[in-house]
Amino acid sequence: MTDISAVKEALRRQHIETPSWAYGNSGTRFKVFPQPGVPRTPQEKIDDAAQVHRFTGVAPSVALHIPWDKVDDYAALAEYAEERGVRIGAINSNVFQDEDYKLGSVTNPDPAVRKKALNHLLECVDIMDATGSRDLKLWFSDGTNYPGQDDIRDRQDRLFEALQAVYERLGDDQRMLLEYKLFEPAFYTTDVPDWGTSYAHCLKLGPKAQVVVDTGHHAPGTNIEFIVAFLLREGKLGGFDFNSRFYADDDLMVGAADPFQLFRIMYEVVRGGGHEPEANIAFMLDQCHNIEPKIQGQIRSVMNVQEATAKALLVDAEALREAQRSGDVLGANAVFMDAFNTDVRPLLAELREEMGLHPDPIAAYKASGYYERIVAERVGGTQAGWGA
Ligand code: AOS
Ligand code: ZN
Ligand code: ZN
Repeated sequence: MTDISAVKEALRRQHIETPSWAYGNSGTRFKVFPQPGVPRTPQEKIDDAAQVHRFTGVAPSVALHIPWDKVDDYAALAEYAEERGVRIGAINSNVFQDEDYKLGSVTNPDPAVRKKALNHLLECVDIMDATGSRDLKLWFSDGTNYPGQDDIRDRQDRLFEALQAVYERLGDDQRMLLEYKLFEPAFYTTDVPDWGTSYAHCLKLGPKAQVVVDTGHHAPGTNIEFIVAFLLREGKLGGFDFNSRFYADDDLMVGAADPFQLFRIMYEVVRGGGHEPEANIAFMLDQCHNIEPKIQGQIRSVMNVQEATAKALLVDAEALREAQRSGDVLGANAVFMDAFNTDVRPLLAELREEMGLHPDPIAAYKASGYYERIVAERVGGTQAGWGA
């Protein structure tokens, strides 16, 4: 039997980080549909993130993207966040939007471009020092479009050289999370295409380098929970960029496309103890809201992660182990499915009430009048990323 108070305690301790770029206007390469009331400044993005925390109670940090969230004084920005009840989370670097990066950033054949990219990454660590952030999240768009375009092996050497320089610059309490992505924007080779490449580099770098799993970055049909189980077991899972996808890197709300997959992933997290704060797994969202309201989209996403986690925590571990050990294939599967099929919404509503929150975060947010206020106050909101 599962101990419900232990489940609640674990849910109370699990923190989910929202990304600053989810609050601004974003879309596809075909059209960005602007929405009223979107933030005009990094401070306003923090204000919105604080609302997500206010109504869910489990989203106390917001990730920044540099230079999209460029300010003169990052320590002051961190203070601003604290005053609003949240803190600055991961610093996301950006070595993909400048003209110079057409043929790559840290893997570019031109040493001058590589130097520029590396300087940006090092600047991100300076920012971490100022904000007190623990994690530097590295995603490289680097790759090639045509066979023969550049030397695959040389590009790995250049990548490692840059990673090592960044690694050496990290403080004792800082770490780097290396994200992989199968393809896009490069269509033939990508320099960090999969978890194996990321893992191998992180292993060589040392304990402060870990892999981040963006759930939208795999080939269709990939068993993501296996990757999670493996990395966690090896102490190399640094965190998640949660989102969901139907086709490629869709960046839709996590848990929207395939709640069962999210449950399977969270089961492996729980199985490996990754839900405990001491495991230092960063549960981050990486989403772009194109047609849905931004703040509500983030609240819903946080709730979706919580629901999947609650179900994972409800798996009757003893019964499952017994069925597994006795070779009871269907019995084991039934234990697993029982947890997935449990309606955990009443449990989460109860937990929120115990935390002094409204049991229905979306309804509470809607009733708060915050949206109407930002629509009236904010004129000329910015685009989340490209073109900002
Ligand atoms: C890009 O596909 C990656 O998912 C990045 O983690 C992230 O979306 C980017 O840094 C924000 O644009
Ligand atoms: Zn990502
Ligand atoms: Zn992505």
